[in-house]
Amino acid sequence: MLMESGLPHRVVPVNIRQGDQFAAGFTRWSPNNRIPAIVDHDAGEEGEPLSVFESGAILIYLAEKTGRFLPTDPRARKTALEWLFWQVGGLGPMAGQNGHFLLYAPEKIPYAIRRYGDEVRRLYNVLDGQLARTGAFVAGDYSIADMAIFPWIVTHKAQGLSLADYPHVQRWFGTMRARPAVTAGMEVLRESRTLTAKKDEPRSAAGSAA
Ligand SMILES: N[C@@H](CCC(=O)N[C@@H](CS)C(=O)NCC(=O)O)C(=O)O
Repeated sequence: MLMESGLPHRVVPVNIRQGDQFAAGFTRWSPNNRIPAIVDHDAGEEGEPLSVFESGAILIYLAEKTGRFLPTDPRARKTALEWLFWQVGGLGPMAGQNGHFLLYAPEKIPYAIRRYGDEVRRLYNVLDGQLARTGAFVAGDYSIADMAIFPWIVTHKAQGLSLADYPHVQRWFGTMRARPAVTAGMEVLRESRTLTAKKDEPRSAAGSAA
């Protein structure tokens, strides 16, 4: 979103494998000790900088700040928010658990692998159906819903899925990847992520860092 909107920003790495998310300096901005969080030093008011945690809240905040990537028409806005929250409450947590039980759990638990695998496959099918209806993007025009969902499709191979089984998701994935801002966003901290991963295997299922 920062790349797409062209907002000037500075990336502050938080190494969650070293516990940086529990440092007092970060907890001040993100009381749930999770990445991502942002601090807006240009919040349009005198005084303290404004912090936002939770990716969905951050995306809505930035969409409202810039007036971009979230429609103002109530129906279109509702649809974009539905799919944003579909990711925040569904795809993100379920794919996170699927990756954990598939790749990182010290014990292979067939019940957990099946439960989360089935749910992630179901969610990919739901997304495929939505994209079959809407065409280019999840909620009509390109929006913060696409931005939120994309990183959890990037991890499809680690999730044990093939995009060939979800042709509309596959098409959308190609469209997303071709966006220069998306490419730029995916490159953020790539070098330090790779170095960290080499040092402290295993990586998180989401392959994420801030
Ligand atoms: N619902 C949160 C989830 C954030 C989240 O789970 N972040 C992970 C990295 S992908 C994290 O910070 N993990 C740190 C930890 O588990 O201690 C959001 O969308 O912002």
